[in-house]
Amino acid sequence: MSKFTCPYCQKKYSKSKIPYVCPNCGEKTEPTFFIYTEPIKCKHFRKDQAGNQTNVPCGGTATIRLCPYCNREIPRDAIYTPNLPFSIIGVSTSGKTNYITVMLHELSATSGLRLALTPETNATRKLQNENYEHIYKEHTPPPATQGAPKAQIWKISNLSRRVGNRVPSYTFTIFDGAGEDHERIDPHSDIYLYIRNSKAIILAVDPLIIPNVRKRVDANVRRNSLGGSEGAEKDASEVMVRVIDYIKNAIGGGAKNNKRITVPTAVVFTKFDVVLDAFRDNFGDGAAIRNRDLPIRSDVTINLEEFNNIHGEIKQWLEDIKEGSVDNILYANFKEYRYFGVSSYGGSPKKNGMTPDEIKPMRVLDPILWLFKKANFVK
Ligand SMILES: Nc1nc2c(ncn2[C@@H]2O[C@H](COP(=O)(O)OP(=O)(O)OP(=O)(O)O)[C@@H](O)[C@H]2O)c(=O)[nH]1
Ligand SMILES: [Mg+2]
Ligand SMILES: [Zn+2]
Ligand SMILES: [Zn+2]
Repeated sequence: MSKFTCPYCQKKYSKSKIPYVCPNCGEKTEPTFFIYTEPIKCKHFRKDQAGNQTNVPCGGTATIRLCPYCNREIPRDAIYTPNLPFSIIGVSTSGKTNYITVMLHELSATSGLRLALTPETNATRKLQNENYEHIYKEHTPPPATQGAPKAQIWKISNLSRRVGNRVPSYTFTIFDGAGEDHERIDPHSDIYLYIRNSKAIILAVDPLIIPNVRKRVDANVRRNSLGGSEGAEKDASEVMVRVIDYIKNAIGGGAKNNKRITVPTAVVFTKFDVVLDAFRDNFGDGAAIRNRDLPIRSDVTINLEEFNNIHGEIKQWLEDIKEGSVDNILYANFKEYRYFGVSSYGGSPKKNGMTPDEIKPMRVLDPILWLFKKANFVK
């Protein structure tokens, strides 16, 4: 029987270890045979009013699956579909939550991709709905992420790769942490183990920390794109080194380890609407990054050439704004990385940080599609 990885605590164990709980009586029933003999009948007996066992069977079905280690409820689909864990990492207010919300929405709403996305847990559905309402309907940005990071658990199916009745599907999980947690991370925390298990990393970088970008951007636009604060000027290389140390500590080997990280990493510059407005000389009308078409060909395969072009444009731009050393740092630390530029809103927030009237996401699917291709989920 194959091993199962808990989408919450990341422990690996045999599926036969998963206890099934009956919602009627709250008792656990271990599957005696194979897990595939679901539904599992509750093996307990009813209690009388005084709390004594009777010989009347409970009659319930043990439908709740619990992780034997962390005791959290495992969604049914997670047991039958392989796990595809992705991490998003970046300092506070770099735009992670907005990006995830908009990207997941686009991923399910873009029919040309032939991907089906459904939440596996109520908590996932609720979080996505709440953040979606904030951004698209109320036009207020989602609140800063607080507390222990939560795994969002989705089932994702690739309809274009159906074989007979079988549609390749994964349990796609994504962890959105609070930025400032990066500095003081507990090595036993879920997020640490989660990063260690991740098959892909999204490294979110806010271009508005870069001195030569800040100089060119109107002060109001800047404030509105930093959740109302002035933000601090930072050396992009320094921020990169800190985030990479954090990833290396989590992945193992520690920050001093000079082996390159082998997990494919999308280096995503967020809030790119601001950069496109301020750097017309770098990103002219013909620039690949301004193209609004989906990066897929007519046979629903990924157009990697488009990603190569965008990578080249951003790399050149980094050199032009005197941040070329960022690329050396990434090259020294990642076996496979690529630059992306995205805008979750398609424009900068208005007064009081309200999101634009019309949300026009720009190139938000690129990083995820590239990583899906690296994971062999799409062609
Ligand atoms: N111009 C512009 N600003 C954006 C965009 N996306 C996010 N922002 C701004 O960035 C702020 C922070 O975004 P979040 O998504 O909350 O950032 P975060 O990385 O999740 O922050 P923490 O949860 O604190 O770690 C928002 O309040 C907006 O002001 C965008 O696409 N364009
Ligand atoms: Mg957040
Ligand atoms: Zn668990
Ligand atoms: Zn029962």
